[in-house]
Amino acid sequence: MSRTLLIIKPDAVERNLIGHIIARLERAGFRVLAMQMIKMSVDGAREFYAVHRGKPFYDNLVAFMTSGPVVPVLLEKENAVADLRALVGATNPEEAACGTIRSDIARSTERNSVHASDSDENAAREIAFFFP
Ligand code: 3AN
Repeated sequence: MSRTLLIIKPDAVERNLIGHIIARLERAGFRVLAMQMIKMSVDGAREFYAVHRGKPFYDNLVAFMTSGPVVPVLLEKENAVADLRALVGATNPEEAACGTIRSDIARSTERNSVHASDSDENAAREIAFFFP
């Protein structure tokens, strides 16, 4: 078993899609180990997305992630990181495969409804960030 982190982003919380997303995760075999609803601080979002510092979308990303509540979810499954990335789909919803969460509900590359850790190393860091 391995662990990964999903974040339900403000655009999905705002559209009442928390339950829809959690149901899809459970149906795909993920176990929810912990979750919370929080409003990220600007400093927290800047730290969480530090790898993107300096990129043209960084300030907008921080503004978006602090625009409303988010729901970080700690998940467990065999092959959790890769299986969650497959379930979530590509960053740009127009490029996300049919049947993925982003293909079905995301609005744009920026407002793409969910975040999923992209490696075991980043999953460990991101899990510790929200669930120390
Ligand atoms: P993913 O969330 O698919 O792992 P990352 O880690 O490359 O994608 O990007 C983190 C977040 O930054 C994305 N979820 C998206 O909100 C935003 N982002 C990434 N690339 C772009 C871009 N080209 N234009 C606008 N926002 C972007």
